[in-house]
Amino acid sequence: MDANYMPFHPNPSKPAYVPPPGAVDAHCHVFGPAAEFPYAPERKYTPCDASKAQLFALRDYLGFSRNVIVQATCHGKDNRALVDALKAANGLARGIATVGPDITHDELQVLHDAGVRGVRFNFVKRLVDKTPREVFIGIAEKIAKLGWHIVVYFEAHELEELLPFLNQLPTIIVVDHMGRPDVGKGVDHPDFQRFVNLMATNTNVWSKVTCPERLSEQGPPNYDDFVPFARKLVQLFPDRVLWGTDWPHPNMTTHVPDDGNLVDMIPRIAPSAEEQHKLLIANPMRLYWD
Ligand code: 0GY
Repeated sequence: MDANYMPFHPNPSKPAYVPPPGAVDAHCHVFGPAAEFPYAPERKYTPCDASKAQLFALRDYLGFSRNVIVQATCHGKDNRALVDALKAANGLARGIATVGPDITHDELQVLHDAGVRGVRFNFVKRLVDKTPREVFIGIAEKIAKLGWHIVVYFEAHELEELLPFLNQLPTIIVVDHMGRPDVGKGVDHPDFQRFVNLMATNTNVWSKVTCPERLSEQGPPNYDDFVPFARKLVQLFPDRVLWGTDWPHPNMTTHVPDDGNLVDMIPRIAPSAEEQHKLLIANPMRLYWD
């Protein structure tokens, strides 16, 4: 791993909050192990290995039942570690892959059979080289035929420029980490308002209300400044929000999050049993398992 890379928490606390039976961790990754699944040559960082067995153990420990495993940029378009984890999960995991424009229908079908239900388009400059928009559109048209959706990762300052592109996509669009708002600006700032407006006007757009550990300036264990952002989206769009741990938390620079603390954020952003059921069960089951 990179010299300054912070590995995931070795012994997270047991959360006080108990997720309802059947809860889905809808954003997490597997990394390697590199000896079996080497990292991509074009990667921008080299993480600490984070295996499927460690992910499934954490799932059980935190009280979750299922995972949505998202292909991370350190594995590029080589989805072998993802597929290996999906197959080992016995139906309890679904995946989001990264593919190139030359992917064939047969190759997509193999991914589908393993449990992949979408692709990820990444716009975060520190993580990937730029992909032309027309390449993404071509991939979107191919994967739409399988009933898949698209996960997008961008930062708040990029949204205005991305809007026409996002509105052109033919599938459900799941935005990672609420479009990475600058929480110091507050929920009423035009940048976050732009994201709220996008969700209000384009009902294809969903959001992961994730990553207090990345977005909060106040930091652990309470991440108070993150709460109003996630709460607002859960309140306004209860049927289009997802929650996930983001384990194993690549590229953290400020601290190593305690996954137990992250789970304890859930009742603060979704206080009622009905909201929690939608966030943790009904929404991810509809999108990934139906
Ligand atoms: C995340 C966030 C990050 C990394 C990746 O694919 C990735 O490498 O998504 C990040 O560095 O912000 O969701 O894991």
